[in-house]
Amino acid sequence: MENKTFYITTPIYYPSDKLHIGHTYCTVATDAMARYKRLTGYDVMFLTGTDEHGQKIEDKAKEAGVTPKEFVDRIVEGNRGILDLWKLMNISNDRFIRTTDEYHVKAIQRIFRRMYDKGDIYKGTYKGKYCKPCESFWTESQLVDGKCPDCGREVQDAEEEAYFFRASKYAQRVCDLLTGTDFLQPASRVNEMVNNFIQCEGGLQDLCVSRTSFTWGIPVDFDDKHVVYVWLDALFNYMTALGLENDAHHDLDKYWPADVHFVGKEIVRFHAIYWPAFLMSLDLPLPKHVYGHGWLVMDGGKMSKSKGNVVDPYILAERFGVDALRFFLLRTFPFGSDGNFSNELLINTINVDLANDLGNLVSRSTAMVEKYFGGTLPKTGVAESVDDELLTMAKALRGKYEAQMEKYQFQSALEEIFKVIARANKYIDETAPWVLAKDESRRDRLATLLFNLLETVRICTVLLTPFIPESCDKIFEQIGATACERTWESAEVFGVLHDGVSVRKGDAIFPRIDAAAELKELEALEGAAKNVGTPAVELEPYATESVDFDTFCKSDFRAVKVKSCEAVKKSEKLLRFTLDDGSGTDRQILSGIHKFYEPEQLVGKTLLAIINLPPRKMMGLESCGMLISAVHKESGEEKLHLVMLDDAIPAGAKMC
Ligand code: ME8
Repeated sequence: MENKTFYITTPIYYPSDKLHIGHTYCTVATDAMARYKRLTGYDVMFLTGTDEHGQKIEDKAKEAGVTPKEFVDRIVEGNRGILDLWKLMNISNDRFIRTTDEYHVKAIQRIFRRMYDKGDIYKGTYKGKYCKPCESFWTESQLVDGKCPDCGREVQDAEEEAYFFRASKYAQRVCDLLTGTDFLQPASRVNEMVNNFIQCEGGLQDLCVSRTSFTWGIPVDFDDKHVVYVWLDALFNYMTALGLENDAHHDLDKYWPADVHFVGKEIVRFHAIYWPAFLMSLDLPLPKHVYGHGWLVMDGGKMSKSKGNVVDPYILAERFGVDALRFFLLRTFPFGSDGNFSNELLINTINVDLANDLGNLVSRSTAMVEKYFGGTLPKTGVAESVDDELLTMAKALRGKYEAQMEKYQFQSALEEIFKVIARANKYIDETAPWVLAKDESRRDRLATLLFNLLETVRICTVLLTPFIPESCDKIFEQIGATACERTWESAEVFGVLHDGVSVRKGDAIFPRIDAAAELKELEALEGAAKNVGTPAVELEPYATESVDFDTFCKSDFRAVKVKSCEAVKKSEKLLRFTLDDGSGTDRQILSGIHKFYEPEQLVGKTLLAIINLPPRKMMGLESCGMLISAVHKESGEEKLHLVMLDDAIPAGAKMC
């Protein structure tokens, strides 16, 4: 009988910079799921890769003085690049796709043409706002505080001839998919998608799927001024890597539809709305699930390459070990929610769970078999009631673990294992084998007791394999488990280890870490890594176009005094200012600077505002003007300072 199949994917990452611990988190989770499914007997296809086109990469390459392909080659294949990182992290992907791979490029051209021939892609004009880092177009009403709603950065005016995908045609079917099935998980992400993008004002908008403003992309082969929008190019990777519209691979029938796409929550929109709509257009089967996982954040903000607040997985894996890092990521953070990363937490998890609980259980159990039985344990079967609870828990473990793994709840699956490990450690204290060892007549009972410990370790180790594969191999070696004592089937049965099993005591698998000393060293290492090649201060590009003097003179800059200031409800960024502008009537200005200032810091200050911009509505409130600030980047991090004037300047004084 042919094996059941399981197809799982990570997002394909942008090789615009080195990957960080956030990317590693998603890839490790996908790897654990793939390994778990293989363990349970599935024929698994695990795909990851890189999303190599787009303006961001083109710009980065220009900055570095190389071609875009040279640039991405370096980041993907170069020393300590993406491929090296996945090798280091023991990622068991079956395939790796690069969207610059020839077969993918050709396939995308064919796919684009098929959608065009069907009438689902048509030519029009795009007019609106464009966010370069996100490669996204926005309408004015979608902007927050005049800035990109995804990343909060400045947008530019854009108008270009473009091809559009008739997403609106599929809106109802996508809505039914989201609301009527378990396609999108966790279910808590459904409402946001439906309310913000489908059942919003104007409904689901057609999507602009080509660009003419840069060239680093897949050319539309029947209109080569255009390159294919990077998201259409990227999403189809999940199928071209199996052979859609190409002959490089032939596994589409076998593995498609995908069982699950793991993606970060910020790209759920593309995977839960546009991806199914594209597939509907081509009459292709839809993936079974999209799972939107949470972010690793640092001090509340998303870790991201552009913010520069990233943690380098190389440093952590090299210092603490690959398995310790893999384990920490999945044990500490619930997969569906955000988690606050810190080195303290990492070290604490290693010390408590791995060194203390698991490590001690293994070393105490094997040491006692060695000490009391010369390393070889007879199977004696002298049970006592004190064994019952441990045995019941160990026998039920596989079922509980499986229930959590099937829901991608890695943290909960590990929690089940560690409950049993804690129970086994308590069992050692309760049964005090060292006392029994003094009584020659209790030798058989002592053997049973130690057997129960090894069995518990064995079952836990089988189930830990997807998370910490190398360490599990070492533990299996230490407890003398044979190949058939390491299987999924064997994890459901208590008492599988063979008679006369021989333990081999080895080094501690997870040495304890001196937290204080380690934290100090890490700080120094990360600081040094961050500073390499990152200019301390980065300035906005200088304007290349000039404005004529008359236009400039029309701008009315005034001194304003802050009468009151408060955070706008439901907005993370906006502050609402009531200002004295000298006119006798209060002026209201909204500004997206909450990240940089608390309202109470600003009351009473004298600021600079331009007051003759057309009023704009933000979050339902009118903003009449704009406060002027100075912006720059420092070690990759955005900095903003409001321009503050001398308090001696009266409200309303004109700047000229
Ligand atoms: O979005 N915490 O690529 P990308 C957790 N190329 N996960 C994080 C994270 C963080 N702080 N930062 C990144 C793209 N990730 C597109 C995808 S797919 C057809 C195209 C993970 O390099 C998370 O899974 O920006 C997120 O969705 C992904 O990396 C984004 O990687």
